[in-house]
Amino acid sequence: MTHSHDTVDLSCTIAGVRFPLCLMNASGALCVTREELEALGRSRTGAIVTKSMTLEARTGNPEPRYYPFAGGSINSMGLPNLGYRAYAELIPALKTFRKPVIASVAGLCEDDFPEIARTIARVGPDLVEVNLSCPNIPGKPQIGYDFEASERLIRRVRAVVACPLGVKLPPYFDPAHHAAMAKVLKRAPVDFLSLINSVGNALVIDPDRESVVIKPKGGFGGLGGPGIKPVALANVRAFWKAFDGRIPIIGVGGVASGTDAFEHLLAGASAVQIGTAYLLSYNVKVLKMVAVNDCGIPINPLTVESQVIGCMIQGVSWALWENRILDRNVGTMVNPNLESYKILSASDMFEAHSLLTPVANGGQNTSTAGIGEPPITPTLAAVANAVYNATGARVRRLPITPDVMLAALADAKRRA
Ligand code: ERO
Repeated sequence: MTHSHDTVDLSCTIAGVRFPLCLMNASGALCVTREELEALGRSRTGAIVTKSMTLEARTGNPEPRYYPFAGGSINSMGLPNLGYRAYAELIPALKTFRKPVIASVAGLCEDDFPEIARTIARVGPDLVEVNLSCPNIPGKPQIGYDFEASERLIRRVRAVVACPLGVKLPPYFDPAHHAAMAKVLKRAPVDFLSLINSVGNALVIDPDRESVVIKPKGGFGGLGGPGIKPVALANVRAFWKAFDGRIPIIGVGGVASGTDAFEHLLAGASAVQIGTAYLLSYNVKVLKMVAVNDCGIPINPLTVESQVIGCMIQGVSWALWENRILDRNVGTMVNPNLESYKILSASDMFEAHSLLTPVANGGQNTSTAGIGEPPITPTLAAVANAVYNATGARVRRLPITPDVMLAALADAKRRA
């Protein structure tokens, strides 16, 4: 990075390819569909990284397969992608956004990789990233943990790809494994490294539901987010040392702020990718809400208005965070405790307005009126309708977490 006059140059060069900005999406984070890839093209990301592609299109593993939580996220997407032929058609159009396109190549068996890479390389991605580390295909171990298979595979892909070729590796936890993989990569050889993929086969359990949080593989999935940053930094550092700093490294793992990105650069990365934090941008945030209520002529308007605002806060919390689980057989709540009762915090607070209609009993024929908790209820529908107005996606499940949002968007697209 250089500092000149009043601008900071955040460009970088990886394997001879110039990136206007050293920040980009991680493969897998909202980069499957044409719309998602074009959105990246229009954004300020320094590159467009595609979802890892397979021979045939895949819908991926059954849902729920993505779960964000305080420590990060766990996923078992199962390689949902359009199939390499679709990306071969899309890549020339993506290049018109005038930033590097990184094609991520995967496969269900060794032969798939060179076959996909050969066709994809011909349509002109700036770099090809071979994913040796998908943790989520039932019955398929991560190739990156098999050093012989990795070497064989990289050599076969190398033979058919002329542009810069890199590998996306799983995390290693022992210096012997860093050294063994570095030897493979020097022999094969590759032009850049993307470190690391999610920490595979982690398990997140919801104690309220007494259940794992994602469905595929009995709940085992790839861990991402803040908790894996130290593992990612260790791998960036270990490979940087193993190559004496002579290979460009793209750092991935736990990047949610400029400081996180800076730490990756300090460890030896030339650029940084953002996965979980980018997905979390699918968080729904309420910015402003107006509640109009009729409770007759209020004796103390200030008290009534604060009651209404309290209801709005409870309603928004219910819509976005609270997870009430009803046992439909017996009609009781399965988690009737305060642990799942999540209320928004100060930084989540929205601009709240309460309007009281100045009509005694609102023209109703009841003789008494009060405000109570009823304003909570329409708040839920108001949030869901606002989401619909903003995105075109109907959300029918609460709370509206990023995975629910993503599923609703996918459903809206299918219906369209
Ligand atoms: O399940 C997936 O599609 C997936 N999730 C990850 O965390 N890393 C991957 O590399 C991957 C699929 C290639």
